[in-house]
Amino acid sequence: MSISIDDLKSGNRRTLSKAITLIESTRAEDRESAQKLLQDAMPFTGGAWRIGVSGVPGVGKSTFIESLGMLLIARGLKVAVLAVDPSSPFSGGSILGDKTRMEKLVAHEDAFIRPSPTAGSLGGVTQRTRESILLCEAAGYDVILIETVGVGQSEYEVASMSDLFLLLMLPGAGDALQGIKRGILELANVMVVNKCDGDNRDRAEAARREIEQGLHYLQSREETVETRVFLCSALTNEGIEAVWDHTLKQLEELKSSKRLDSNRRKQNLNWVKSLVEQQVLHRFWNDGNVQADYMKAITELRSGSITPMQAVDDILKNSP
Ligand SMILES: Nc1nc2c(ncn2[C@@H]2O[C@H](COP(=O)(O)OP(=O)(O)O)[C@@H](O)[C@H]2O)c(=O)[nH]1
Ligand SMILES: [Mg+2]
Repeated sequence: MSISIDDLKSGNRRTLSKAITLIESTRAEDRESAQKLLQDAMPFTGGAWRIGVSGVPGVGKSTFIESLGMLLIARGLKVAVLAVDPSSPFSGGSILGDKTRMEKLVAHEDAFIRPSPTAGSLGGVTQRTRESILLCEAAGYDVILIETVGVGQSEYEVASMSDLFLLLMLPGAGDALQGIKRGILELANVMVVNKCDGDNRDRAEAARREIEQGLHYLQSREETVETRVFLCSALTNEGIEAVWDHTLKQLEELKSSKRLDSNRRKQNLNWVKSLVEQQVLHRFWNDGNVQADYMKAITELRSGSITPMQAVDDILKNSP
């Protein structure tokens, strides 16, 4: 399979979809065409706002993305939605579930929705998603929403490829911060209490107080943007516009102060480092000598003739 940069730049959704399938392929010849396409795409990347969206399962991420996505389209923007879900290597089921919550967005020609890569490990999923962001940018998308289910380290991974990170929460004291891992609050730039409709309206203020108290205890971070709490309903669209206006203002401030670029440069450096580490590990474990030394050391360890520390020394003795 081969796709030209001109095809990709035409903005055709099918071509973008094929391009992402190409970069997700693990076949050697596909990897080569994928790298070529990414190279060619580079001059046309960087033009989108990259926004991470997280929150516990059921908080309303997909519904929120549908609502926000349609608002962005109404403002003349093209929206891409990428998902990072390392928990479901065969995520067919959850894609369908999500797509029914994003019916309007799925059907709209200015939106592109792509489920999580099925590469398995979080490292693989992260790598493919970073590359997908670049392809979406080359294809002319203005806003890229990266949704994560929040399994394992996935929020950190998504934050490491986003310009801003939105965290969705539930209304009600005691519910808002429930299930949110320590450290995630620190990642979030915009806090959004969702489902503030119907009977939940009264509980929304309680959630706001709880979150503001939670934020108060966080040490203020360097290079952070002010964190604010918003109340909204993804179901009725109430409050979504205020979330976006604030988010856009933050993004524009990041851009005009050059922090957007410096953050992205840092993210690229970290990306390179983690790629090198992955490759080194891969080469290490696939080395014949290492495998032989490993088997020998493990056998000796089992029989009790060496200590764990000696086993480590034996396994590493032939590695650079
Ligand atoms: N009342 C209410 N329900 C919502 C709202 N947003 C989402 N839901 C419902 O919450 C459930 C989970 O939503 P979903 O978007 O799939 O959550 P996700 O797992 O975070 O992607 C669905 O039944 C939605 O209809 C909202 O703003 N208000
Ligand atoms: Mg969802």
